[in-house]
Amino acid sequence: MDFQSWRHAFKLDPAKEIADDALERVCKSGTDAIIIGGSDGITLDNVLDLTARVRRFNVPVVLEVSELEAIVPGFDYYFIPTVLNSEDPKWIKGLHHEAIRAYGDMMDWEELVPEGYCILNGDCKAAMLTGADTELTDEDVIAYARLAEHFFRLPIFYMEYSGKYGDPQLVHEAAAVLDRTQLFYGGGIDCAVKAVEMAAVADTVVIGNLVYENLEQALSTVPAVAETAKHSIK
Ligand code: 1GP
Repeated sequence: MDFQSWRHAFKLDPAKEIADDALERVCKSGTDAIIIGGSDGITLDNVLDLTARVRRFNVPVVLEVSELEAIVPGFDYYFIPTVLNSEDPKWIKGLHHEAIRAYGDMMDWEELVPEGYCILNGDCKAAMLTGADTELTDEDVIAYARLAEHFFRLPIFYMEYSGKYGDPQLVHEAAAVLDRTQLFYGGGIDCAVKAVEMAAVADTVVIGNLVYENLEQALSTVPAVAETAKHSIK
């Protein structure tokens, strides 16, 4: 199944521990994909280790690239964030340019999927790392969504609230201005009810911390999202 039809994904952090039986349940949960990614402590070793463990199961696996030293082969897709609301060009196009300068000749462009990130929780690691301007009005966020779709023509617009539950109304408003660009929502989903609320307005919901904090609750989001239709909002 192409990433365009994914409704639910778990994001696993290579810097965090997960036991084999928990990982098996996550990978066999019926989720549409496992995204491997995190903001710090990412090393070649921990990415290789987690990748090998996830690869034993029949679920699509994505590497969300945050560290150029930790890119390994064998993924279904490589998601490449560009942080649209970063104040530092390094996170918008700088690292990307560096990587393409080094490896451009051998890149398989079909596997690379750029994600236009809009980071909305100023306290999260990603916001601090990338110098994101999170003091945004709703109009600013809508403009970033339009920038992603109409100007940069990005396949994904990612509303990233990592660690904090976001505003479903704002996600709904962003969804309403997107047509071809897929809307990802991630952040603070800690139960099936919140997963359903966001799945009703976003194309794809991403669940991260909950896997480590409450596995049963995390697993309960999978059937809940599968039963949820995205609202028709056009
Ligand atoms: C993080 O968007 C994901 O990149 C998920 O956020 O860890 O808060 O679920 P949580």
